[in-house]
Amino acid sequence: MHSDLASTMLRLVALLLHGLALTLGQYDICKSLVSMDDGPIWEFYACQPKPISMKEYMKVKVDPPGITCGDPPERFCTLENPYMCSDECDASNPDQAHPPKLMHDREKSGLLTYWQTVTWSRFPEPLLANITISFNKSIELTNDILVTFEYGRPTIMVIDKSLDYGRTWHPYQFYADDCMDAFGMPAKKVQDLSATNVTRVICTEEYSRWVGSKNEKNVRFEVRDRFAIFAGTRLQNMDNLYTRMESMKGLKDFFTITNLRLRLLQPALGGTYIQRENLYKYFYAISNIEVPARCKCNLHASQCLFRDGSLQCECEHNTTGQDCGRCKKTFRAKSWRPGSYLPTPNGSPNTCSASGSPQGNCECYGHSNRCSYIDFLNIVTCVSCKHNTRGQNCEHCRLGHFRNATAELDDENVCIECNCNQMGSLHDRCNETGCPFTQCGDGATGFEPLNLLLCFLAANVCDEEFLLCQNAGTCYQGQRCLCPPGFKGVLCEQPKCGSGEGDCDAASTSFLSLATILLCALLHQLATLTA
Ligand SMILES: *[C@@H]1O[C@H](CO)[C@@H](O)[C@H](O)[C@H]1NC(C)=O
Ligand SMILES: *[C@@H]1O[C@H](CO)[C@@H](O)[C@H](O)[C@H]1NC(C)=O
Ligand SMILES: *[C@@H]1O[C@H](CO)[C@@H](O)[C@H](O)[C@H]1NC(C)=O
Ligand SMILES: *[C@@H]1O[C@H](CO)[C@@H](O)[C@H](O)[C@H]1NC(C)=O
Ligand SMILES: *[C@@H]1O[C@H](CO)[C@@H](O)[C@H](O)[C@H]1NC(C)=O
Ligand SMILES: *[C@@H]1O[C@H](CO)[C@@H](O)[C@H](O)[C@H]1NC(C)=O
Ligand SMILES: [Ca+2]
Repeated sequence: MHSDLASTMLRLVALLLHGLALTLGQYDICKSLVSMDDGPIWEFYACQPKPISMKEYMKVKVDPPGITCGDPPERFCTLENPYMCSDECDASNPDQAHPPKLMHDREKSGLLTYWQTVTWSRFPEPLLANITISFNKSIELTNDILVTFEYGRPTIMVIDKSLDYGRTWHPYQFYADDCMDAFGMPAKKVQDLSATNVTRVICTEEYSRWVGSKNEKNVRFEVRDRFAIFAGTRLQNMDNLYTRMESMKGLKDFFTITNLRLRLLQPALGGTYIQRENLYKYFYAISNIEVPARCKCNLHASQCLFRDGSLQCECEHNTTGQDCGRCKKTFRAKSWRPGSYLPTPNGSPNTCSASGSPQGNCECYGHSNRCSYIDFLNIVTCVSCKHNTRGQNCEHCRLGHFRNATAELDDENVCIECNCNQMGSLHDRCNETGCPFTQCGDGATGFEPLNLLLCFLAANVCDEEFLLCQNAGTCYQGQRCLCPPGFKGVLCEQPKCGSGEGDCDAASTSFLSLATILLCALLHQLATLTA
């Protein structure tokens, strides 16, 4: 009775969740419960976080030092009324200070707040300012970047972007009232772009000409118009955009950033030549920088939270990392892949699957990324296991190696080389207790010098006195040397070829020296026996 009721309830819940999934927007959820004959199961989808205003999560730095006005206090004029120079910037007075944080604050209604620079009093030296914005997270632009200038938009500026946390930078768009004059580039509009050149970096004159400081304050980086090339003017055909995102090389990355930099190269001039007698009307002032974007989570998360000072994807599909860019530790049966927008409308989650999960999911513990189906055995097996592993799931150690007890099965160091004494060992099979040895003592047929030597050598591979492990190897319980990477042999006396360390040609000479060491040890042993 109870279990019937429970399963009915579960089915209902599953039905509800599934229904919810279908009514939400595209790629909004990562999973939903689906009711099946033998109970509800999870179904997984490609998913991404909602777009948000990134303004609150950005760190802003301005250069050069001293570019912000108010220290010392300074009077400035306006372009429209150059003889009204009553306004003052004073960093020490909160009402008259214009620090950088006012570019991305939440303004109380009616109160305009802005960052402002010093005036161009050092003309003809150019008035240059850089605003470097870091999100400390890969984000994907979902709408236009808007930079709002008070007192006029710059006549020349550049937006740069970085995709790698500020290590490398690329121009994103050039802005000038005369592109040819400022950058030697022909003036273009985003409307001039087509599907084949949508990622072209252009210079535009749309936002730099003087139209009065109050009429148009925004400088735009057009994301929507670029999307519209694929999705239509009202973005009604998003499936087509998403399909292009998957198939067109560089398209996704074009809209992905970790940092932005505004390079302000010349302030607004008021539509005339520069008037040297009144340089107090030339400066930059920015009241707002709007960056609508979503966290890049590789289609493995529908949430992105601000934690420990930075944005983090809430990874699903058993992925992990700030951008869900890896499989979780015990879910590395297949190598990691981003989710895909295709096939539309739900895409493919490309989930990470659990180690040791049954049927079909061939687990190789990360030692192989190829599986092969063996028809007559009806099994799937890993191919070319690396890291000295072997077996259907790369779960065993190769001959001449033993299992590292402190390492997980998916660890690169899971198998340790036996380093068995070639002369004394029966065969090259070993475990953590050591190598198998030639039988000594009982049953030995008479006095056989060679046998005796082998027995001796087998029982005492190394010690602290004479049989020293070479090349910084360490003696393990007198039974074998644990060699550093790059060396092998009973006493770690042989460089491994191709390891990049040591010299392979030295192998024969070191074999001689090994023989010498052994002989010395034997003589020493005989001396102590006969003493
Ligand atoms: C702005 O950044 C660019 C690129 O890193 C640099 O060459 C330039 O000197 C910077 N300008 C200022 C005023 O700091
Ligand atoms: C950037 O994000 C990483 C990962 O979340 C974090 O460890 C680091 O402290 C952050 N750096 C800054 C400057 O916020
Ligand atoms: C982009 O391509 C279209 C034709 O496909 C061409 O008319 C336009 O000039 C190109 N734009 C740029 C910036 O090269
Ligand atoms: C991830 O792993 C958990 C078990 O830890 C499992 O319940 C869940 O279904 C897995 N999710 C996916 C997408 O494989
Ligand atoms: C055994 O595995 C651990 C964990 O990876 C590793 O630190 C250690 O070096 C390994 N031991 C040897 C002898 O390789
Ligand atoms: C290690 O191998 C020896 C013989 O080769 C065997 O007697 C011993 O039981 C093995 N020890 C373990 C822990 O498997
Ligand atoms: Ca503001």
